[in-house]
Amino acid sequence: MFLQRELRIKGLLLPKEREKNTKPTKAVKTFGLSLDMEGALTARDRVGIQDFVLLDETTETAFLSNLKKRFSEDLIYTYIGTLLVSVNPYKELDIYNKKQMDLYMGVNFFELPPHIYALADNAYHTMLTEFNNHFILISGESGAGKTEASKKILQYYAVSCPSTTLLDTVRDKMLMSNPVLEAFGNAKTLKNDNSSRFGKYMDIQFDSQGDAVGGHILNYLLEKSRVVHQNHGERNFHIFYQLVQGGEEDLLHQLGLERDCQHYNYLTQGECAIVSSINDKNDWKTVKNALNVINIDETDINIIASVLHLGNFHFESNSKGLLSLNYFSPQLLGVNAETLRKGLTFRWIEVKKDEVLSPFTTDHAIYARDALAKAVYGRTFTWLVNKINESMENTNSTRKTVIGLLDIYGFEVFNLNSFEQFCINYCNEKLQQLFIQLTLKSEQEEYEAENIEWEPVQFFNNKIICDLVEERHRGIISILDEECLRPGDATDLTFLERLEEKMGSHPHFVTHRLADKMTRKTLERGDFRLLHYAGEVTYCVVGFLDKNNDLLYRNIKDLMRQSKNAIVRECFSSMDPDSRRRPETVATQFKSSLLKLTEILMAKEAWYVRCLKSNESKQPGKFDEALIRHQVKYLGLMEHLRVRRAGFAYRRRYDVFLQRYKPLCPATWPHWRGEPADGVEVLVQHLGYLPHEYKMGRTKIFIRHARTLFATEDAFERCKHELATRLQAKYKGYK
Ligand code: AD9
Ligand code: MG
Repeated sequence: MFLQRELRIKGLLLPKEREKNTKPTKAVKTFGLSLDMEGALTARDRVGIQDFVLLDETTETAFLSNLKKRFSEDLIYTYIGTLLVSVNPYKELDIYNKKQMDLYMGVNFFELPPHIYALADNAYHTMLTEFNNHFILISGESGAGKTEASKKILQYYAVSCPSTTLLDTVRDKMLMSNPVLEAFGNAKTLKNDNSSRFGKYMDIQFDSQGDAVGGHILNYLLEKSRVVHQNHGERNFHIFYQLVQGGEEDLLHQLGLERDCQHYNYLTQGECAIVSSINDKNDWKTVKNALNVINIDETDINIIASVLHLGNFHFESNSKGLLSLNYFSPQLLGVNAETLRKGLTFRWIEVKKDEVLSPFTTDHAIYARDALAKAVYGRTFTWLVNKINESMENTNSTRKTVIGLLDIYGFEVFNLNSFEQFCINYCNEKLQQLFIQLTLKSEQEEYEAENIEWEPVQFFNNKIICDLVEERHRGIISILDEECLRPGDATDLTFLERLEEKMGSHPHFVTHRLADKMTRKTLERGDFRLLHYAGEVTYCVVGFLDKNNDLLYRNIKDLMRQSKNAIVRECFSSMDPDSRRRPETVATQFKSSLLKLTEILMAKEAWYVRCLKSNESKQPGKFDEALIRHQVKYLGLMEHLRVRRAGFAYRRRYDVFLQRYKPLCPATWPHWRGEPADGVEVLVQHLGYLPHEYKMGRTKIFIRHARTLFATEDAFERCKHELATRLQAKYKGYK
């Protein structure tokens, strides 16, 4: 099975498949191109080379020049072996349709121009032949095209896999989960008009026939602060604008909403409610339809209208706010208006064993209000994901395998970076670490462990930055938690002081005192800088403690738990049943969930899509060489290419190799009595392997090129055929 997979990946067909393909391949017919043995395009001068492994030189300049050549021909995909590099074209290309899907179905990697469908198809077929689990890691910075890539893959599976009517509904649900989650979890940022503000890992489950039979989504840390605050040029989550602009008159009336985004404090801070690239009205229709498909009643999401009302609730001039509060509290949140008002403006404190009400300052009241708005939205989001999971659940208990799709917020640097960027960038460090672990590190460690002579490829290992952030008791998250839990006078600035005390000399941590020396850029007093794998980011500590604590006053939480609205009750009860215990901090929860994710992924076979952002201004067809060079560097693409080129394409344990191919040599057939390694040596000598074509490791044989193994497999097929014919003749003789 493994062998088949490798041959399939390298574009080298198994003998019986190869015979069929002596006719012009699909690629030749469709694109008028001809292919050499390794699939290199002879039209390379015009369209570049479709696999970087085949480049004449492995310099960064040659790499970029190939990428540019292809990009100018609208060829946005290029392979490095089985890894797919994608450059965001910022324009619609006519390469994503049913005709293209059909073209790529069941076709070997190098037979057609590189495509996201080819990767999806190969993961799928490998899963079917080997019956194991896979995942596709899509990475790249904000706006590089990760979400688009993940949608294309999902569409490919939904449209191309075999289907029955019953399964069609599961697929529809999988597809329709996308517009809903994007409406609730994506927003316009300065980097991307449709930026994912949550992380998403989706398992697509297949039965043994290859039918997509179910799905399951894990969501990661939604950027809730956006609900109550947006930076200039950014928006709140799409769903609010869709509702206000697209919602039917009746619905708006029922929710007490005006058809004017400007009316709502939570929608206007970024001063860009209307965006030319977004059609909120149409998107509302799509979301409504999608909700329908995934069995969510449209009225179930009415609750989010309460967030807009909350944002307009002012504490100084209460009359207008009160009117709206009186309306939305019972209607949308299912709680008594007066109790909620008290909850937002007073707090119970203990005086001589009695509990008395003490009024909040205005700042405190605003804090309580915003905390409630964030909690309502965040919990509705999680509720929605749970609902989607229920609707995609596979009730059939037959054994199934999965392909996991990981699409998470990309690395981002703004002028002002806060706790949210810290979490997002930490997450990207973790994914880079996973990539390093699975490709550069383990590959090279295996050569070392097997005593294979190997010129090590140097690469930057970002583990040092992951440790800086997450190490127990010593990392930034631990120090932040300590400050959050420290009673008394802990503030964002005392947190920064602790950081400076403990991290001061770390090579990837810079405080304002050291800034001039290390990076020749000054830092404000309230800032610290991290030298991330993808570049340096200056974080402002203001808000770190609050955001990490994410506290909701207990009386408000209790009030929500008693709501008359079943969804509100569910959101506030089931998600943290023990109200007395202090919940884990946001960063610690995030760290644990990323740790679990890493475990989930490590147990599966990996495929990679590395997305590159072509330019910062979102312009179609513009290839910003400096920007792309920077990404190629930090994503470790050159190192990956070097390991791929210098390495061995295949390796097989001696016993496995010998067991399969022993019929090919009289000395090893039918039994080899000695050590398997010696048997393999005898066998490959007999087959005429040249010394540079293979290496003998401690436990495995390493073979450099596919063609060597291919020839062996070919001989094996012929031998099997001969043996079968002989056996048949013998059998006839007995008869
Ligand atoms: V973030 O980390 O969520 O902020 P992504 O997900 O990497 O980011 P996204 O997929 O949302 O980026 O792509 C950004 C925009 O680039 C899209 O809205 C499209 O307008 C554009 N894009 C990306 N990929 C393609 C593509 N294959 N074809 C055409 C594309 N346009
Ligand atoms: Mg995205």
